[in-house]
Amino acid sequence: MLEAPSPTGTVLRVPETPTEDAAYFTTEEPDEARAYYDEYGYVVLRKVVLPSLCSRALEAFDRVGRFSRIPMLRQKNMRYERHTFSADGYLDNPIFNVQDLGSRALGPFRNAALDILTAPRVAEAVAVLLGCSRAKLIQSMFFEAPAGTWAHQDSYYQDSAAGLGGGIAGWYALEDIDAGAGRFYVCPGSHRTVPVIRNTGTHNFATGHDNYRDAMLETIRRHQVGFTAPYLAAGDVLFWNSLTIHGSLPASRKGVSRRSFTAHYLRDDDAMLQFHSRIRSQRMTSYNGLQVGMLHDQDLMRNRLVRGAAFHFPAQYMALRRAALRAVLAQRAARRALQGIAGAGQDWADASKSGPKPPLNPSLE
Ligand SMILES: O=C(O)CCC(=O)C(=O)O
Repeated sequence: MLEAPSPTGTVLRVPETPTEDAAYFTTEEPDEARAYYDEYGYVVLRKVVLPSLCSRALEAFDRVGRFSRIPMLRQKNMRYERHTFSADGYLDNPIFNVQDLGSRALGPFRNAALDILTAPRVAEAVAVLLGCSRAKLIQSMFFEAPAGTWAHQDSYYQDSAAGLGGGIAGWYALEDIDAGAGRFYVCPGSHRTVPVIRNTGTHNFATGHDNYRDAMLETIRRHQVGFTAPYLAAGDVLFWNSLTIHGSLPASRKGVSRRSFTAHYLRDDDAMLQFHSRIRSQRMTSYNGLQVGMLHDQDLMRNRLVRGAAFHFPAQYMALRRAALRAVLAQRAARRALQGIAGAGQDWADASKSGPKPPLNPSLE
């Protein structure tokens, strides 16, 4: 076991080998996996992705992605940037929404990624965990260097319009992940025991993101939730609920990577609730029979124009984005105040075609 500091400063024991961790489940044990997921808010499924698909994605990245100078949308700051690399030579700022990469230059990597994220075994596992017949993919990321992602609930950024906690995500190990490479962690049970921190007021995404990050750490301490950072071999997938607190550790060793995808899913008939504020409609495409959301599809000229503007004038682009976001959040807050609705649980209901369902975990804060 590697001992690493958790985000709240406690000692987190990170398994170095499969034998140091629980066996968890395979796709042959759907009922057991579902029961575990419901109880703990996450579950690991072993050997979901074929090794050949993992190596094909990595080879495709090395061939068409690694030396590309095309600006790509990034996970850490939501900017269009060219690649930068860590001192160890690994891609530093993860790629956001791999499915949006343009097919002309980056198609082999994008398709290799989608072959994993929409594979029939994956689609089946996601549907079992979501308790539906079919899921859809709404977001993805590609990681290489340790990221040290802050502790959060995905719900703050996006969740299900049908009810908070209706989203699920998967962390796909494309190689055996070293314990010192910034292991992904979850807080078991936090989807049930910890309140949803709302994307509103002093915690709103546009102006209060740092407050949100601090509030999350404070919440973890107050509710005394623990951390676990499961061992993940190439082909293993860790699924977690949109209310489960999670993040990743900073690197504690040099020269190790954590090559992986993450992907976020909803039920096929659901809609994406963004920032606890608005229904974000997405143009959908079908891949392997699964619906895939294309928010910034780089095969479309208008999105390439936005990318060009965002890349060449980043300050102006970010200022515009922030202003637009502030306007959306203010509009929702005003509507809430007008309607006298306590909490944000209802404010997207009018936009939801299928009609509101009660949140799975109503806000406690
Ligand atoms: O692996 C990471 O660093 C973070 C991934 C994550 O938080 C996500 O995809 O929502």
